[in-house]
Amino acid sequence: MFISRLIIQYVNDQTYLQICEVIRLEQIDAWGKRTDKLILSTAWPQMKEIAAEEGMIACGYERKFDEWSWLFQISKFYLFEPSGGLFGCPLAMTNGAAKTLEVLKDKHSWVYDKAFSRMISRDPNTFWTSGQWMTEKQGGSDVARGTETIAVPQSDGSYKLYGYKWFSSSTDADISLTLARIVAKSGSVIEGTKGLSLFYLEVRDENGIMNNIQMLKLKNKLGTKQLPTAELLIDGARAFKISEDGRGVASMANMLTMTRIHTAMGAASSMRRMVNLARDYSTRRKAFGKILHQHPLHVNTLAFMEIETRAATILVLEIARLLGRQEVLGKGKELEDEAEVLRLIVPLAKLYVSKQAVSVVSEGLECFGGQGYIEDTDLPRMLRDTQVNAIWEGTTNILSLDVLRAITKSSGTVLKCFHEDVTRRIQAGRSNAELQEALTAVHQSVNNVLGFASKLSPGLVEMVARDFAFSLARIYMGALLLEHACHTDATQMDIVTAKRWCEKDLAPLCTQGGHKNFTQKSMEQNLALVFDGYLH
Ligand code: UCC
Ligand code: FAD
Repeated sequence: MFISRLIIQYVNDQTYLQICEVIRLEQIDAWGKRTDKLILSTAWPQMKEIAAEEGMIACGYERKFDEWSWLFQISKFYLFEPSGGLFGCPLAMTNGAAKTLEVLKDKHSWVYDKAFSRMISRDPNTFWTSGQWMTEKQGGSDVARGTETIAVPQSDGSYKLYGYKWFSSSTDADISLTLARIVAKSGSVIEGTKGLSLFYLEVRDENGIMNNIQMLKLKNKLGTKQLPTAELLIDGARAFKISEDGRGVASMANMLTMTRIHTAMGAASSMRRMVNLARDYSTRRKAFGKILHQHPLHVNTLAFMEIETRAATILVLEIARLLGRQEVLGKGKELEDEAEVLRLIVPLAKLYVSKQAVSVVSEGLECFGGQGYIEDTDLPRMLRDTQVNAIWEGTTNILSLDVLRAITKSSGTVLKCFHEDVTRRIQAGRSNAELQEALTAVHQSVNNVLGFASKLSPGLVEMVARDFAFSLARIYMGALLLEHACHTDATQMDIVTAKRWCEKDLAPLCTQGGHKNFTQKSMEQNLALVFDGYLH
C-alpha cells in the first residue's frame, strides 16, 4: 500500500523533469509586496501529507516496536527514499530536529511540547518539518569559524537573529534549528565554537508571514532539483535558545548523527534502486545475439554492484538497530561499548556509503549504455542526486576527521570496542569451513589497521584520516556480512557475498604502501605534486 501510493504519486506528477521545471521563487508579488513564495512541484506538499500519514517520523518515536523501532523506521525510509522525490531530505532534518528536542525536553519543555508533537504527528494538518541551518558563506565545514549570525537577547527571553545562511535545503520547512552567537551587553560576541549556541525558530507565523527571514535566491544545483535550497537573509527573526550558552555545536550533534544516518541510508537505497533497474534491463536488452544477462562480463559487473549494495545496506540497518538498543534498553557495559562503536560507525557509514553510491549509480548508468546518459530515462537524475550525499552533512574529509574526533574524545576506547566488536561478530564463522578465508581476512585487516594507526606519528594522522576511515568501514562491513552469513536463515548467496567482500582488499591503507606512503616526506611531496608548476 505504502509503495503503491508513492508510485501513483510519482506517475501523477508525470516525470521528475516536470518537477524540476516548476520549482521557483517568487520574491515580490504583482503589487510590490514581499512574499517569498516558493512555487514547488504539486507532489511536494502531497509528499508531506503522505509522510505524516505514514508516520515516517512518528514511527521512530512512538517506540511501538521497542528497541526495533529505529530499525523499522530506517527500513521504511529505505523503501521510501528512491521514490520519495527527495522529500526524504526535509524528513531527515525533521527526524534530526525531533531527536534533538527530545534530548533537550526537560530543559526546554515548551519548545518540546509545541514542536516535537507536531514533528511526530500523523495528521497532515498539524505535521511540521524542520530545516537545519548551519552553513554560512565563510564555512560549511568549519562552522565554528564560519558562523557570523548573531543573536540579540530580548526582554521576554527570546532572541532576534541577524545573519546570512548560505544553504537552506528545506526552505519550505515550518521550523528550523540554527546556530548563532549571542551578543553581550557590551556588543561583543565570543568567537569560535564556544561562542555558538543553538536556536529554535518558526519560519512563518500562523498567518504565513515570514519571521523576518528573506529568501534571497534559490540555488542552481547539479541535482536535487525539486528540493528548494535557498540562501536566506535572517533579519531579526524571533528565535529561542535551546542549548547552554556556547554549546551549540555539541547540542546539534544529535541532529547531525540522525541526518548522517539518513544520508547513508539514502545513498544505500539509491544503490539498490539502480541495481534493480540495471538487473531488469539486463533481461530485456540484446547485444551480440544474446540477452545482456547471458554475457558473463555484464553479469560480473552487476554482481560487483550487488555486493556493494548489500554491504552498504547491512551497515545502515545495523546502525539503526544499535540506535534503538541505546534508546530503549538503558545502561550496562555491553550497551556502553555499543555506544562507542555506534559513535564511530555513523561517520564511517556516511562517508563510505556516500562514495560507494556514486560509483555504483554511475556504473548503473553505463549498464544502460547510451540510454543511461539520456535525461528522458530519468537515470542521469539519479547520478546527480547521489553525488550530493558525499557533500552535505559534512564532506568525506570532514567525516574522516570526525572519526578521529570520536577516537580522541574516547582516549582510544572506541577502537578497543571496535576491535572487540569485529572479533565477536566473526567468531561464528569459525565453524564454517567456507568462511575461513574471509574470517582470516577480516581478522588480519583489523589488526593491521589498528596496529598501523597506533604507530603513526601524530603529525601524520590527519593526512591518513580518509584512508584509515575507508579501511575501518570496509572491515566493519565485512564483519557484518560474515556474521550475517553465519545466521541460521542465511542463504548461499549471503555466504558468497561475505566471501567476496572480505576476500578483496579490506585495508588498502596497510597493503598499498602503508607507512611508506604516509610520511613527513610524502606530505611535502603531495604539496609539491599538486602545485607543480602552479605556484612559483
Ligand atoms: O548539509 C546539511 C543538510 C543537507 C540536507 C541533508 C539531508 C540528508 C538526508 C538525505 C536523505 C536522502 S546541514 C549542514 C551539515 N553540516 C555539517 O555537517 C558540518 C560539517 N562540519 C563538521 O561536522 C565539523 O566537524 C564541526 C562543525 C562539527 C566542527 O565544529 P567545531 O566546533 O570546530 O568542533 P569541536 O570543537 O571538535 O566540537 C564541538 C563539540 C565537542 O563537544 P565537547 O565540547 O563536549 O567536547 C564535540 O565533541 O561538538 C562535539 N561534536 C560531536 N559530538 C562535534 N561533532 C560531533 C559528532 N559528530 N558527534 C558528537
Ligand atoms: P568547504 O568547507 O569550503 O570545503 C571545501 C573542501 O575542503 C571540501 O572538499 C572539504 O572536504 C575540504 N576541507 C575543508 N576542511 C578540511 C580539513 N580540515 N581537512 C581536509 N579537508 C578539508 N547546509 C546547511 O546548513 N543546511 C542545509 O540545509 C544545507 N543544504 C545543502 C544542500 C545542498 C544541495 C548542498 C550541496 C549543500 C547543503 N548544505 C547545507 C551545505 C553543506 O552542508 C556544505 O556545503 C558542506 O558541509 C561543505 O561545506 P562548504 O561548502 O563550506 O565546503
